[in-house]
Parts: sequence; structure tokens; C-alpha cells
Amino acid sequence: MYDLIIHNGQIVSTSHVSSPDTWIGIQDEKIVCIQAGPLPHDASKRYIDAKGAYITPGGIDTHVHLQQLQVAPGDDTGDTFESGTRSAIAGGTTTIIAFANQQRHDKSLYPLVEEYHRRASKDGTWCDYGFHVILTNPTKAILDEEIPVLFEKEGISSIKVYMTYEARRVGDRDMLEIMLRTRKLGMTLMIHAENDDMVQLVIDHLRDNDLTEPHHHAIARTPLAEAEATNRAICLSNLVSSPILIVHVSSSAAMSRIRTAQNDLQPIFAETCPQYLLMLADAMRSSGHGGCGCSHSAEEKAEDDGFEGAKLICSPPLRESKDDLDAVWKGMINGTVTTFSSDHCPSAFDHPKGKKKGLESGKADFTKVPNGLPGVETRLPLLMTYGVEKERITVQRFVEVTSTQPAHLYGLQHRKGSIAPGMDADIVIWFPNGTIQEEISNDKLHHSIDYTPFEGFQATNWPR
Ligand code: DUC
Ligand code: ZN
Ligand code: ZN
Repeated sequence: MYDLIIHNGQIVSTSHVSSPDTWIGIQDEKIVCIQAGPLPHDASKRYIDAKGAYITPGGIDTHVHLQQLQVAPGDDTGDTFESGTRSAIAGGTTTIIAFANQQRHDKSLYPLVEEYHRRASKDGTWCDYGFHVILTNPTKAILDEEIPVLFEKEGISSIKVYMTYEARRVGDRDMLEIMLRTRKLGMTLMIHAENDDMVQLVIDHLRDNDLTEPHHHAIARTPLAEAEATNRAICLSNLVSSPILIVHVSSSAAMSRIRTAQNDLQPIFAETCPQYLLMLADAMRSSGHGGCGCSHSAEEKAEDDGFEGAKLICSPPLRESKDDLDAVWKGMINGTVTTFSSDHCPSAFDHPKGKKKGLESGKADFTKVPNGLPGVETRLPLLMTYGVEKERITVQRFVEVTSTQPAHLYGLQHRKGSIAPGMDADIVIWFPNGTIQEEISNDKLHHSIDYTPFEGFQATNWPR
């Protein structure tokens, strides 16, 4: 007897789409049986008809910020574990990995990890979750004593480091020391690659010239700063032969450096996110600004308070050139990109500690706006719509970057990331092609944020 049978769908793996009459038997939250053609009649307590639908493994979103202290430069992120995972599951994501964030003064990671577990269990969660740790002060005791314990006993399989932000960046020597440990343990090292000094220099010049409206964020954090840091991280990793994952790759320059290193057979992995495939910095120019040479009319400038663009402030920023967007798509298509995450890092717009923190002095200041966008719920439908249904990528590649490869990168491959007997029954059913034609709008989403950056984007499919 099964608890559930899903019948007549097409199971998608990284290499294969099954025949349209595939039956899946599920018992105790595990997949126990898959076959072409019917399982015995009345063999199950419950049936789901998936006729004409693709069936994909549950989405694994390995880049999600929830209830995190000090998300630079703002405060709490704006979704709890409860609302963030509710939004995840409503968008077909059945596993998230969130961040436990070390602050510079934290001498031990143990209380920190405990605190994040407390946050996650307080109101419950709607999907499975795990944690990465963000290291900002990688002392010898942390590297040699605590990290091996967290890896072996607490299931923490990954570390993130920042090359930017005053409060978080780590230097090259520290990165090398961390790489030596992650190599030895087989952990995944995620790197936020932006050259902080290059960014700060441009910010200072923009400030001196009173250019602080939201869209200047994209000018401050240039593709060159991303490329330099990406290249440096690759060189450091080469020195110590340690695999690394460059997260949220946003530009052609960074993507090319990664591709070149991969062609040289270096173990460099790459992550990108929906925003870097679908939006350009131009969308941030809702005006209110002087002296930046934009094309808005005087009336438009007078009407708009010029601050709506803050909704799109994330780091790395949306890029100014379509060439960057095209290069990120190419990386998605040709295999340079290993994994596709949301980088869900939400702040409410209309809240003094949220995006509107950038208006605190009475004048728009992009440097005060918390960085990051909500997107855990829209990640899969956007890639299904703009990637698979627009025939840029195959549905097999979709499964690879949204589930199978993320599972492998973070040590979940024995339970998650594919549909096979013995695996967790984390399953997404997609409506048959062409049965849905919707626009994304925030009032249909399940996060606790007052906007979505993808308002008005199409969703020609939605996961169930
Ligand atoms: N890095 C992230 O990974 N998310 C949001 C902001 C940032 O800098
Ligand atoms: Zn980052
Ligand atoms: Zn992030």
C-alpha cells in the first residue's frame, strides 16, 4: 500500500524525460517505486493525476537569507523562516539553505548555529532547510576545531565569504586559509566576489558629486569590480588547488573569467540568479535625480520621488548593458553556470528599516539602502517561463541547475535532487504546457514583503 500515487506524468532528470505514462509510488515521504504504466488498482490511499505534466525534483534554493542579523548595510531581512519557507514551497522549492552569519566579534560559531536553529524552529517551517556559515573572523580555533565539528556533526557543508563590505570582507590570506580547510574537508566555499576598494572609491566620487539616488548603486558597483575579485578568487583557489563557487555572477566579465578557468580545468563553480537574466539597471531609473544625464522629462522628474528604484538594489547590482544579461544567459545555456539560486534577501520597501532606510536623512542615499531582493517563490516559474518555454534551455538543464547540481554541491545528493526510488518525495508537478497564462503580482505571493521585483513578468507555468 502506498500513501500516494502520482500517475501519468513525465519525470525529468538531467539527461532524460520519461514516457508520459509514468507512475510514482510514495510511502512514508520516500519514493519507493517508479514504473511505466499503472501500479496495481487501489494500491494507494491517495492519487494525483499528472496527465500531460512534467514532474521535476523539488527545487533546492541554496542561497536564501532569512532572519539574518546585519545584512549589510541594513537590519533584519524582512521574512521569517516561517514566511520565507511558505513562499519557497508555494514556488516549488522544497529545500532551502539559509545563512548563519558570524559577526566580527563572535569568537565561536557554536552559539551562532544554535541561535539560527532556534530562529528556524520558533514558528516552524514549510520546507526542509539547512545552513551555510558566513565567516567574517576566521580564527585558527574556528578553522581547525569548530569547522570540522560543524561539518561532521551538524551537517554544515558550506562556508560563505565576502570580498566586499567593511563589516564582513576577509583578506586574501584569510581566504587562502579557509580554502585549505574547505579543500581538506570537501566543503563548498561560496565567494561573494566584488573588489571593495574599487566600489568604495566610486561611491566616494558619486557622493562628492551628490549622485546618490538609487540607480547610482549600479554605477558604484562596476562589472570591473566583480571581474577583478572573481579573477583574484580564481587565482587564490589555483594556488591551493581548492574548488570554489562564485555566487550571484552578474556580468559578462566575471562569467568569461570563470569560463576561462574552467577551460583550464580548474574546479570553479558558478551560481547565478533570476535578476541577472531578466532585468537591467535601467529599471532603477525612476528619476528624481539631477545631473546624471538620464532621459526622463522634467515633469517625470518632478512627479516621481525618485526612490522606487531602491526596490531593485541588490549586490552585485543589475547591470547596465544587455551584453551582461546575454552573457549570463550564455553561461546558463553552455554549462558555465552550475547552480541557479534566488539570493532571496528581502527587505520591505515601505519600512524605515527596510528599503526606505535610504531616505533616513531626508534625501535619497543608495548607500543606506539594504541590499537584496525577494525571489524565493518566483525563481522556478521564471526559469520555466523564460528559460524552458522560450526554448533557451531544455527542461533537463532546468532540473540540473535548480535541483540536481545544488544537491551535489551541498552534499544532499543521496536524498534530494532527483526522482528515484529511495529518494525523498520532494516532487513538483507542472501544469501541462499552455494551460496557464499569468502575470506575476505581489498579491499572489506568500512572502511577507510589500513588493516583488518581478511584478508584471510572465508566468506561463506554475509549480504544484
Ligand atoms: N550578497 C548576497 O549574497 N545577498 C544580498 C546582498 C549581498 O551582498
Ligand atoms: Zn553575496
Ligand atoms: Zn545572498
